[in-house]
Amino acid sequence: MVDSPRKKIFIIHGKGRIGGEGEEVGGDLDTIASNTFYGVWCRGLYARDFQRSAVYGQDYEFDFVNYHEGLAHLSKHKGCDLYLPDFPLDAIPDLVGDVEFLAEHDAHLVRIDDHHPWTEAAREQLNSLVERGLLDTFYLEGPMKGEEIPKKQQVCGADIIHREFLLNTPFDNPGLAELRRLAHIQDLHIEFDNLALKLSKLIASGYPKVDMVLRLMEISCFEDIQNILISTGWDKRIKTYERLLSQAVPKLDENLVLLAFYKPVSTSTLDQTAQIQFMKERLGWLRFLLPFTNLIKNDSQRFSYIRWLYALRRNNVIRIVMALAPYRAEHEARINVAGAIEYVVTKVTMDYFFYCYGSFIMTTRNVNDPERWLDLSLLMPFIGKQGDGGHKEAATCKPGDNQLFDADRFGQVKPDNFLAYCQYIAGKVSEFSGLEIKTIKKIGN
Ligand SMILES: [Mn+2]
Repeated sequence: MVDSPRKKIFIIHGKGRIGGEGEEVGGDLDTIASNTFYGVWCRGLYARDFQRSAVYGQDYEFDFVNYHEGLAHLSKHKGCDLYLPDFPLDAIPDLVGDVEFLAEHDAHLVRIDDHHPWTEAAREQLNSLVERGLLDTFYLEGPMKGEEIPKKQQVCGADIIHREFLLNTPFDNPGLAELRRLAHIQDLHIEFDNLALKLSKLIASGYPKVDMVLRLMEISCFEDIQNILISTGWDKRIKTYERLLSQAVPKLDENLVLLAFYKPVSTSTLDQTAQIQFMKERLGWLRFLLPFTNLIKNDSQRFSYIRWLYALRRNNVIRIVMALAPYRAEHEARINVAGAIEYVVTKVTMDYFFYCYGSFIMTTRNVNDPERWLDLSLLMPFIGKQGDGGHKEAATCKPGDNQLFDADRFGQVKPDNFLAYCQYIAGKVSEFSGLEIKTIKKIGN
């Protein structure tokens, strides 16, 4: 009989209930699928190499790491091996310190696998951890920060874990492969899929994530994943959540602000004549108002008039909608960013959505800007602080952590100072991107 290996701890991102303690917050389909694959691999390994079932709690377990909260709390897993998938390194404030601390407690970090934008500094840190024997392997398969990978070549966390641990092994099956596909198209915003959306809603509803992973580990064929909502009763839970959510979302109307920015008139020249020409070419049907320009004698007024026309066209303006997460009573649904967007897009057209939990957290999405004027993974550290970020099209920051943040004014963002707060954020966006502010105004009721 071979000795069993060290217990394996697989890490889900977000918060979750363990042994009746804690609350379910965060997490997404990618982290759930990644951990499902780890669980399936671990079980398969025990069956193959030790001819016995892997026992949950004894041989393997899931735990949580929340963004920005570090890894130190994992030191309780003395004598265990840790696996961290789908986690942006920037979101670990002191990676090296934490990993050293874990090693002192005999908790060994085996792998880090990620697909978020990375920096050279982070890669060097990981390399040095590997050299020192504090980490076995890592994969950073996202783009380097500020760079881009074509959509077709992008991978999500679940892609990496599936490829490394299940693909071409007897542990894999078409149901798990389908789960990988769902995580992929959902996480990378490739296409809309109803089942992927429902599974994400189950997570948003606060369903226990460990239970969800343990159940998904039971998938053994394609039909299993197709029927999973019914066979588990998750469909009822999701329906209830959707009903509660639809009751809650109109509250968003109370604090919705539109920030409009002029699309840069010309990137290459400051020459006013050239700028006017640039704008004239982008007036579309508003061109018929151009003759009035001749009535204006003053140069700068003429310029203002043409720019006013220019910005009348939706195409020439970048629109960010900001919303304040409403106060939520115990029985009400938590409105996550996806739920908020689903509602707000029915009210107003936008390129970006910035969802504010007070000034504590701001979660941002590119909703409909194919030109991607804003790289959110770079904008976030500018509004919050270094370490904030995410993807180009989906990222999060903590505005209150910014060195220049006025905590007296915005320490508590409430309905009565939300507009002023939006003006502050608009200023940061403008400062970061060079985009000039056109208007900032309340919308909704
Ligand atoms: Mn992911």
